[in-house]
Amino acid sequence: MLDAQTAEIPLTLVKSKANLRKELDASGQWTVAQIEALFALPFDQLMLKAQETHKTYFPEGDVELATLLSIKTGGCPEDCSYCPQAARYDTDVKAEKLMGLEEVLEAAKAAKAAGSNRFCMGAAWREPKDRDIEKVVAMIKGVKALGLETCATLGMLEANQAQALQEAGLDFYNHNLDTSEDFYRSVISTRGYQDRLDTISHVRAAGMSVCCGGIVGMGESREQRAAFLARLANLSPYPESVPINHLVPVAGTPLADQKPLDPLEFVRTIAVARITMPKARVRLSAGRQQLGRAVQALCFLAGANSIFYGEQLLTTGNPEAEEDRALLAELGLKTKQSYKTEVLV
Ligand code: SAM
Ligand code: DTB
Ligand code: SF4
Repeated sequence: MLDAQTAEIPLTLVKSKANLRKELDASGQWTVAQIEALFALPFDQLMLKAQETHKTYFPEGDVELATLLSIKTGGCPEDCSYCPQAARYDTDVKAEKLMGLEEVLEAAKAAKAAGSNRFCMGAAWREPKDRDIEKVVAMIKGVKALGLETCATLGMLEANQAQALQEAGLDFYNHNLDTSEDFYRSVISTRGYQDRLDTISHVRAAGMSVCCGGIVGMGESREQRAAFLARLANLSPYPESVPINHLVPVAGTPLADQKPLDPLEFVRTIAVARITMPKARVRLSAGRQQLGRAVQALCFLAGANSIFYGEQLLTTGNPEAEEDRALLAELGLKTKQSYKTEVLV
């Protein structure tokens, strides 16, 4: 695979280069061992490699701003252990009905006025019903008419539903693998890993760009983080957009007391995502409030080039927009000026 080859680790950086080369030649895909070898590099070498990759594919070093809106909050029948919107957990989230079109468009206008590139509509559904799709289609058309890039995350999709969203003008569909296949079983029981892969296939087949990533800091091992990134990087093609969320532990969920991941391990995860998916937008997603400015700065150095922008994620907080603009300005980072849908084929 071209990207695995072009992103090959320089011979000077690893001791087991012969093995790595052999693994690539044999399958053309990233192996978990190869990704673990990236994680194990001395920090400076990993960062250098990530920066070289980033500069090759994103010469301007711009940062994309994506704003989230929860169009249908709470009451979800799924059991995702991290999620405050699962009906079965006793959290502060109150279930609400699907938001009206006007309210969505007001939020999109505000996002555009604040400088956002992308507007992502999220719904706490296991899967949308066809009548839900009709309502979301109207939202997509309205948001697109404002000149924003559109994204939606509505749960599992059937092929015909993906087609309807694409015809409405949806640029991206977000559906995460969330973690490695083996760790997944200890986080979610109400839908399988293959269900997620099937939805991603439907999105691809309909001709939309894929936004797919996951959550780190849920108690997974480094090997499991590597296996998760390998699954993403080996999707053919890999996702155009890769949200890397740091778990936001929410009271009432099974992961409420999970200890945070070592911040440098989070930075390493971003760097490895950049190296293995060189043309993707790697997005610093949930958990930025807990990361702080210095760790975020390291993440940008490691190749992150997108953030969720605006004081609210879906149900949890995010840094104030003004704070983010100040951070980007202080780091001398530019924001992406216009939107262009990137499709990796
Ligand atoms: N219900 C749809 C689904 O699960 O695909 C869409 C919305 S769901 C909230 C989107 C993603 O948000 C999840 O796949 C997960 O990666 C992320 N997420 C949810 N709760 C989170 C938390 N507490 N911390 C970090 N990420 C979280
Ligand atoms: C993604 O990977 N992260 C976003 C978006 N896709 C939809 C959601 C983060 C949610 C964090 C918890 C909350 O605010 O409810
Ligand atoms: Fe439902 Fe999505 Fe939350 Fe899982 S992550 S409980 S599917 S809203």
